[in-house]
Amino acid sequence: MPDRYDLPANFRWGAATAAYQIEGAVEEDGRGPSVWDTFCARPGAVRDGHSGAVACDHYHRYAEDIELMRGLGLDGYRFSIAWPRVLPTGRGAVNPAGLAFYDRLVDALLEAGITPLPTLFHWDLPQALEDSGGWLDRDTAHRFADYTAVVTDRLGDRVPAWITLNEPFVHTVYGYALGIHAPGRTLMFESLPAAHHQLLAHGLAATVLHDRGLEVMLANNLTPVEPATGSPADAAAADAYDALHNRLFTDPVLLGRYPDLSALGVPDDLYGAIHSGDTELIHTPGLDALGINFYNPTRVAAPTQPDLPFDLVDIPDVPHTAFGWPVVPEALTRLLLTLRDRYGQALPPLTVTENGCSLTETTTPDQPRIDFLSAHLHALARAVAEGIDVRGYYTWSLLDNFEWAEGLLSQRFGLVHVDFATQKRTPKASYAWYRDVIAAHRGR
Ligand code: IFM
Repeated sequence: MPDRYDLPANFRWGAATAAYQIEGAVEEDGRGPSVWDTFCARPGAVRDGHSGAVACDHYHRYAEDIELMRGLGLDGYRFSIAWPRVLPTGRGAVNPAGLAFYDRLVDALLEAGITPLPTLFHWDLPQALEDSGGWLDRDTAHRFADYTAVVTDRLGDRVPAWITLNEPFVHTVYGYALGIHAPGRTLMFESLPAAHHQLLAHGLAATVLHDRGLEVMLANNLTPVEPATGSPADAAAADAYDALHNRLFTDPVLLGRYPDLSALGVPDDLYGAIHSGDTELIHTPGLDALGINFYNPTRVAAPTQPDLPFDLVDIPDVPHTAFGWPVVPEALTRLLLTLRDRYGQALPPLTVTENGCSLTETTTPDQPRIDFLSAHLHALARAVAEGIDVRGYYTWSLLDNFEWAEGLLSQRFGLVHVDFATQKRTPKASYAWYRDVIAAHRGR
């Protein structure tokens, strides 16, 4: 008997990927270089010296991958559009061959009965824009709005809903604060103008999308934050981390104001980045749905070192993924209930835009992934039973893919195994399980 979950009859089932993680073909058909091409060439930046130069070769094999999606019975497919494929230098002349790829992809998805859900920015900034400051430069937000207009003029007749940004928290902190991801800057809190400029880009793009009658989403990586102990010092550290990880990227969009970051020693204007009228630009267009990328909760303790106002500590006594992330499905229920408490009427409908688990380089056994997904779907159903409006679930990921600084092999998130030497796709046990879950839900 396939697993059943108490989710709404019109609940949408999906899977997610991102351009640099699957497409490959980085030098084909006029694509310009992105920050990730540059970063991967830096010795030691990515495990085993891997890159997304070929990845899953999805650029050439998208038809085969859509057949895999059709086999799952997906309602929706979340993918990202590579800005440097469409505008090789991030601005100015459009690359017709790059746009044509997404045109073919969208048509093939629709032909398979799958609704495309594109993300406009999933971390692969055109290198030319990085060379003029990247997300530290306010102008990048305006170039993003122009890029949004180019893409939606071409695809907006067939694609109803759009995600502006993927996980601006991760891109800011890993890319600009800690240097673990491209573009590899190590600015610590002085990276926060990059957060503001991404949010501004979101707001400007949201206006472009709404002007065209399209729906706007934002995919935030959210984590319930728990203090390590009941001590006031741990509680204060947890609040500070919650403001940085969760509220910084959601409050301006839903409430039109930034959270208080003074406990982090960050000035109110984010080092001069926030100009008068910016929070209105971010907030006023509104959000039609909030995308939630959920992987794990975060336990926080008072700092033991002087350079950060918190320590992130492990959650012991629970399973951990290959990444070492704690598996705590009930934290998803808690997260969704907290969002309702925090934002009330300002909270739009929700969609889980990513959720999944990395295992090591084996096709089988795949049972830990099934257990992970199943437990999270039950946790989601519990939130729905409490009255939270969750419209869909996109598992991360359809395919094993290029997991950023971890390279190609160590963190396999796919329902489908990819042999990167041969490009052979092999559906895993979780693929059959997810297919049966979707079918059972429809048959109820
Ligand atoms: O692979 C990433 C994805 O690009 C963004 N969200 C988290 C995933 C797993 O690390």
